[in-house]
Amino acid sequence: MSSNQNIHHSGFIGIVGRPNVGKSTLLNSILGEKIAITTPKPQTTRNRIMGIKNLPDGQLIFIDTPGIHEAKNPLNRVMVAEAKAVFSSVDLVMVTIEAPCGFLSEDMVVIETAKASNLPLLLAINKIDLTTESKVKEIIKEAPTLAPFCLIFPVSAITRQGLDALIDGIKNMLPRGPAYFPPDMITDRTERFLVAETIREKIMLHTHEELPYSSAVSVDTFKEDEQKNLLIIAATITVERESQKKIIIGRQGTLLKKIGTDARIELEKFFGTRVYLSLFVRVRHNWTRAEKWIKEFGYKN
Ligand SMILES: Nc1nc2c(ncn2[C@@H]2O[C@H](COP(=O)(O)OP(=O)(O)OP(=O)(O)O)[C@@H](O)[C@H]2O)c(=O)[nH]1
Ligand SMILES: [Mg+2]
Repeated sequence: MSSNQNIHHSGFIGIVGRPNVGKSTLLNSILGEKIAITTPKPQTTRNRIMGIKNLPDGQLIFIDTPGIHEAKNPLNRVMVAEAKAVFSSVDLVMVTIEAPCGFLSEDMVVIETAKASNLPLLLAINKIDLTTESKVKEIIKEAPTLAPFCLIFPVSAITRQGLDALIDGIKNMLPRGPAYFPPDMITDRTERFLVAETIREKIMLHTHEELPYSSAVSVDTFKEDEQKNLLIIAATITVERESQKKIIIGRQGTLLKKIGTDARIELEKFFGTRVYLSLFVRVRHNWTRAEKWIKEFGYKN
């Protein structure tokens, strides 16, 4: 289908897949703006996050989701439920897999769930920079035997290979219609959310074992001092046990300082101002198992 200036397409696309296939990295690359945090660890994303791609002849509204997996604790069950809720509010579903692995049984769980939605399905084969052309061809050949994918896109969120074709292909599949959101809007998430997530990303990158999965961040203060070109931010990191609090603070506060510095540098770039960031750590015993806290931290409505 050719596009011309008088035809405008708009609609919602759910990005689903097992953890760590690169859903959030793909969203950021499509937008050309980092709105979703990404780490090499699975189960990074905990919320649905809207990312809006504005084009002269289309508005593509992507919804990034937590990785669908076999959830073992209450927080993870909430994350998976959040991911699956996307099927009730989108026009298209973009199933994402990793090229080097091909279709794993964990991907098949996602594909079966996506099929059950009866929505049109697309397949994004991500991370093609990490494998051979023949492996990608093999996946493209196998895909139609697994689900009725309308379109298949081999892409790399890192090298941007295949992204223009993906954006164009999706645009042409969306119904004709006006933009839903103002053209300067790129996400539905607040600045406070982006700040909390940036800090959480640095925690996930600097910690190991259970700590990345036991941490939550809430922003207590977000104040602009325009005269000084300064943002004053205070945030609290909640962990599950006293022992974790000790680890995250580190010897003489070194780890907390590293997390704070990395987050501050990224936030200064994002907001284009100087940032004064203070971090506090507190313990809420087993918060990932308590519905009250899961709600409090915004992982469930
Ligand atoms: N080489 C390469 N790495 C990629 C690509 N896309 C994502 N990654 C890496 O894969 C890892 C996981 O990326 P994420 O975007 O956090 O994955 P996700 O699917 O959102 O993961 P969850 O939020 O945990 O479900 C990160 O280390 C990314 O840098 C790609 O196209 N090529
Ligand atoms: Mg993610």
